[in-house]
Amino acid sequence: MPRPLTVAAAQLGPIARDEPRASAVARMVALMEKAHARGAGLVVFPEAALTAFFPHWWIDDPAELESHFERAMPSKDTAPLFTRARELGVAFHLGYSEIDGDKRFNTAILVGADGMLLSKYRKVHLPGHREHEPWRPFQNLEKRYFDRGDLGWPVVGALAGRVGMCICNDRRWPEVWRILGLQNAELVVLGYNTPQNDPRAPELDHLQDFHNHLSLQAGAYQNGTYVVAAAKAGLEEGCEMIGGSCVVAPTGEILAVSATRGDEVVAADIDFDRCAEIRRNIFNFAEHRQPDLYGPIAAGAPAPRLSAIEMTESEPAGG
Ligand code: CDT
Repeated sequence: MPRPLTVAAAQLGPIARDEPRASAVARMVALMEKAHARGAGLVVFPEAALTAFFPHWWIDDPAELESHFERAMPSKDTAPLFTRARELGVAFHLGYSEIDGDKRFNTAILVGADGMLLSKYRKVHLPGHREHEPWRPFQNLEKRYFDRGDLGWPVVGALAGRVGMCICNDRRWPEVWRILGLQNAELVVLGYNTPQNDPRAPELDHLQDFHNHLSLQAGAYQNGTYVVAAAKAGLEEGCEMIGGSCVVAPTGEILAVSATRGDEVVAADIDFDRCAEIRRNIFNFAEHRQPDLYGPIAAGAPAPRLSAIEMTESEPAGG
């Protein structure tokens, strides 16, 4: 029996560093209303959607840094999003920066159409660096500002399917997709803030959009799952970020994709039952996986990569 759902990625354009939460939330409510008008039962907002993406700046004032985090969810500022979602009967996914005791996480929640929390995830693959690197045009300080997530990669039964979560850089790692796939995720929702420019590897800048879709499409296909991915896009306080928010089918096909780098809704009709086309066939895990040979993926330290290359380049032959 078909299990249809209309899903939407609510892409956000840049959020100014001094933009109040209430303004960002008002923009998100407007996107949610648009998505609902297109029949969406689920709206996916970006990573850290309530503020400018502050890991792009060195912030040494603790109070200023903390002002980007949420201590409560919902809060006075975010309550209008929860209220409107309940009124419309729409579920949503929201990324935000969370303080929990002495820990700080890059977090996302999945909220049901009744306003109840369905699932929560804290980002594991934190990219970037810990110290100030003034040579960069912008920083990437997630490793400094956030703790590693401690909730694994949850998959819950919701919206008539099985819904999993990850956040931004996680999408580049096949281990994440397979862990979600092994839990029979039929839809993976995620947000991202991806700069167009990688200061360490500018020769890859023209491939940022390609690598985004490559990761999402491969993750979807190899695990037979739908994906909804929402960007925070555009020129945010000097850092240009890619768009490309999209809905991907379990076949790896992109069903809908954003056309701008501003606030935009991207919607598509999905049917959870179509996941079986892939997972009963080419990626039938029970029939075809060979887990007894996969141990090295999870074991200990990775093989040296750069050091081996450096050695062969710097050492004389035979030395
Ligand atoms: N927010 C986030 O995780 N951004 C990283 C930037 C990596 S540098 C190319 C990402 O994977 O998109």
